[in-house]
Amino acid sequence: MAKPRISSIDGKLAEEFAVPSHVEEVKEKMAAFARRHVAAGRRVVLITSGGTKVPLESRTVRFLDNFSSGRRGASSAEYFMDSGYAVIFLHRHRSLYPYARMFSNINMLDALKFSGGGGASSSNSGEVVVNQQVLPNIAKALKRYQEVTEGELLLPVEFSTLSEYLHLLKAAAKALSTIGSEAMFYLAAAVSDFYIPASEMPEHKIQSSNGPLQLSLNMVPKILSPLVKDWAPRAFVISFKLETDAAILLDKARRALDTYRHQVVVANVLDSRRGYVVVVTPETQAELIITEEDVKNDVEIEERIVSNLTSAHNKFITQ
Ligand code: 9Z3
Repeated sequence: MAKPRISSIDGKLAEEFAVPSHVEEVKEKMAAFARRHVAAGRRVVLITSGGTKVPLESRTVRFLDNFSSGRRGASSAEYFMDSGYAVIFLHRHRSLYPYARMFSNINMLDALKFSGGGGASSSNSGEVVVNQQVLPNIAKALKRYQEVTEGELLLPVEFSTLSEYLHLLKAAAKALSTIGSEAMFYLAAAVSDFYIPASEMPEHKIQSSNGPLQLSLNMVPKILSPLVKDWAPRAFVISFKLETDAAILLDKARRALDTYRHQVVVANVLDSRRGYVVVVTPETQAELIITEEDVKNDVEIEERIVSNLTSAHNKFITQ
């Protein structure tokens, strides 16, 4: 009975959201990555991370965006790899990246020192030395980054626009469907609910000489629905629910589980998202909290989220 609605999402995706030219190539890479790691006894998690860009013109000058930094996705990727998972990291271009995230606020030129070389303008011979006080924990992060790179545990895939995100997520879901319940989807990206369809988008820059601008935005199709029912029906799927009003959060999280029939919703409020989340399943509800003591010890909430979800994934597979 639900078929017509699902196929209409497929149709909508094809018609109203520009298809990235490299989508098939990326899909094949993701499928090969998943096959290889499952053959080596690892599970695979697809993490989405960062915000989406919604263009207002097809030769885009202006766009809508949102707050997401990508920190949740980037730090979770590290904890998943520490737990033995291989990670496909579908992230917004220039959002926070695993390991590098710890140094994102640092000006590289303040962290390096050039010595030797003589005269001011002419010579560049000399030594460049890292100041580890400016880059705390750089040795530890670099070591782990090199390990996961050599082990090919991390497959980064970038998106910028909402269209790229939607098509790449669909490709990922289809690529991971071949590994069944060994696949986890961890949908932490902050995806726009609104967009302007390609057919209604002006080609050129909107002219301010035409006066005040009124926008009419369509609803983005709920991609979780075909993902769970059609594209990767055996996978373990986690969505995130974000609100600014804590009073409606849990109700919305439960409603999402009822509607999409996936396994877990991680519910969070914008201002407290680094210190408090609720992991909601159809049968359970677990509050995860970071105390001041935890902060002093560099414990991050993503470590607790990932620990909770890897156990739940275990149970899901064995049942
Ligand atoms: C989240 O709720 C993530 O936890 C955050 C992480 C985006 C808040 P940061 O990137 O923040 O570390 O700065 N992601 C999902 C947010 C979302 O847009 N969910 C939609 C909704 O709540 C669709 S499931 O309706």
